[in-house]
Amino acid sequence: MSKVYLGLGTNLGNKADNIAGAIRNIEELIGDVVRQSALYGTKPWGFESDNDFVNAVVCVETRLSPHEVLAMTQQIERSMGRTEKSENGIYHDRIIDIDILLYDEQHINEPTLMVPHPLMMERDFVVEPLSEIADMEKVRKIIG
Ligand code: PH2
Ligand code: MG
Ligand code: MG
Repeated sequence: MSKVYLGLGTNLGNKADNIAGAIRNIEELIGDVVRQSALYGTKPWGFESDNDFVNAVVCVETRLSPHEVLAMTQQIERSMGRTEKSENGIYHDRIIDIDILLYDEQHINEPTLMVPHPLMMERDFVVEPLSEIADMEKVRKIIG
């Protein structure tokens, strides 16, 4: 079993429902959600929007590989109605975004899959919920 930390974000529609729906899908397709942060209301970071976010982080025990987890998170995003993807660092409003933050202690550096998530420690909307459910000392060691 591996432990994967996923960052969840939404700034459209019923945001609490979107997070709850994402977690149900994660349970079904990725593995047991063993820790779950509170929901955090956050301002859009890195782009302009009138729509504030709700963010959360979950820890999932999974038998899937990192690439399989990525395929599932993308499938869940699509099935929940996400259309726009960020391109060239330009972000869009979204119904749901599911980002892989950490996968055990693995480091993956591919154009389509970067683990640990390269911007996670710069984003309060990740660090705050992650601090609730993970040992940040360990996280910093993994990031190096
Ligand atoms: N996600 C982004 C860019 N900016 N800002 C907040 N507050 N929450 C997010 O989840 C978020 C963001 C890229 O995915
Ligand atoms: Mg994201
Ligand atoms: Mg994403």
